[in-house]
Amino acid sequence: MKMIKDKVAKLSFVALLVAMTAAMFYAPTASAHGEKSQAAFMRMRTIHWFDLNWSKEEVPVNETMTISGKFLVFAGWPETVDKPEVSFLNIGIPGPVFIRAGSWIGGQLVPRSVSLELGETYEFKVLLKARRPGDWHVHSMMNVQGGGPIIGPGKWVTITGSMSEFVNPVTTLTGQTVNLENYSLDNVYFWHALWYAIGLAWLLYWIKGPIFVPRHIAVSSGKANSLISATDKKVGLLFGLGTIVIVAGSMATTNEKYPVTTPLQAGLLRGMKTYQMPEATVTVKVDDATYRVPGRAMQMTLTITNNGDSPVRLGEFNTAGVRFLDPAVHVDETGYPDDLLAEEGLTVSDNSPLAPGESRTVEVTASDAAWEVYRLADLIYDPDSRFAGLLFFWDANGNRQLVTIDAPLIPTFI
Ligand SMILES: [Cu+2]
Repeated sequence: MKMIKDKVAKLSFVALLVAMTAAMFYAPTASAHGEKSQAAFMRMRTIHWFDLNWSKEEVPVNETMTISGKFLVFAGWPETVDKPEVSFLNIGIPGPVFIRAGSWIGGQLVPRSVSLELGETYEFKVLLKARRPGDWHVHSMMNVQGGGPIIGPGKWVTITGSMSEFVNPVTTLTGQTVNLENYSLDNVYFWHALWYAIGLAWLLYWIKGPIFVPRHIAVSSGKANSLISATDKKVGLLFGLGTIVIVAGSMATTNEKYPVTTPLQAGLLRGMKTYQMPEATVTVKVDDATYRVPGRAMQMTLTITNNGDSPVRLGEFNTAGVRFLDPAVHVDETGYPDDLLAEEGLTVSDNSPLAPGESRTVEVTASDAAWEVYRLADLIYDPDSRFAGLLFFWDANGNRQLVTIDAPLIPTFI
């Protein structure tokens, strides 16, 4: 019986080792980073990122790049996500492979949380400085307190060079320039090591004698006093006084060395400057919207009315970062991430210019693998089968109009 048990134990150990080694060597390239698994209706009905631009696709260590663009805080914000009254403009990367040298909303530096208003559009920019070599999928991202991370489109950016060359110089208001990458590290190591050593010394002092059983016997036989000698008491006093002296002394020298210090700067930034899109003269009514399950497309019946004074055509439908374009009207030149760009993904039953004053009902199909890859098709699992998105119209002169649409999205089954 014992032999079998031993064998089982041995075999399980080997199996565990094999599994661990396999796991170590299996490193799949993750191509999306969290957003796919989030509820589709949530991604379609919270923040619409558009006009995104990644200034570079390859950056050497210490060089900077920017991600800029606009985001529209959708007016029909879902109930289950707290309103973005306390939000933080973040960047979605696997740790500080870049550092965020700056981030701005409406031209204002936003190192803190900000208050955003439903229905408003904001312009943003994030300045990134390359730190760790590799291929990184860089996302714009908004963290909403009480809501979670709202992940924008991600694009692959390559960092070249060596991380050991990375520097992060900052000039303080007291006039000295420090490298934040290693500033004060020696100090942190020194003090932690010192106090750890003092703790260890105290233990070692007592461990020199018998620790448990003889002492237990001494205490239980009423001879506890014999365990602590006069020298022990002196050593205890020395440690006690020494600790107080080191704390008080080093506190004084630290204050001397850094006479000007301020508390951590914190607090919500309100009144963010919004971005005024040109007033849309096109109105769109969603008569009905469906998607086939399973399938890679959604269909909408739209009644488009042009109240402006120049003819317009529909060029793009954008939802959850996926852009469906009609190449006859609009071609992307920003290097938008391939997996999110359906260059010919938008088909309109009649996309001839819509004259001023005219109204037309059209069938619009947004179709691409991205609908499935980014699991927008998983709307079928969501408790709120409604979608939202942006429509972009262009006139002959290239002027663009943005119209948001939002309606129930009804599944159809074969
Ligand atoms: Cu990603």
